[in-house]
Amino acid sequence: MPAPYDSRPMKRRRYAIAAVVALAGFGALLMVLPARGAGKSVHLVGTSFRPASITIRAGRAITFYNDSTLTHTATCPKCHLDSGDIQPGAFKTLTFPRAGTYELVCRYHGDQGMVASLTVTP
Ligand SMILES: [Cu+2]
Repeated sequence: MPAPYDSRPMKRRRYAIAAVVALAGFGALLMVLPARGAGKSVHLVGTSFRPASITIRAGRAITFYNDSTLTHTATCPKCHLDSGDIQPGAFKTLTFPRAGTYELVCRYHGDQGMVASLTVTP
């Protein structure tokens, strides 16, 4: 038989504190993760999209960062979305509401191969 007052209550309190700390940490993680998972980044480098193959869930956004010295656009003719001009050093975000397979193109450099394939999953 254990003594009437063994160390269990103390251990229980420690577990309770650890659980609270763990839950708080988990909560903080949950607040951060959706923001990170919500969108993707695509860089406009020279006359190319990087990466040139992008998969995203419907309703999520892609932010296009123009890391080049040229003005570009991120245009999805089939989904009727167009970023408009993205100046060097600037960025624009597009949200893709519908699942499908699309081509992204730069209106200025598409004929120079500035295209990317976009898969929007349901
Ligand atoms: Cu371009």
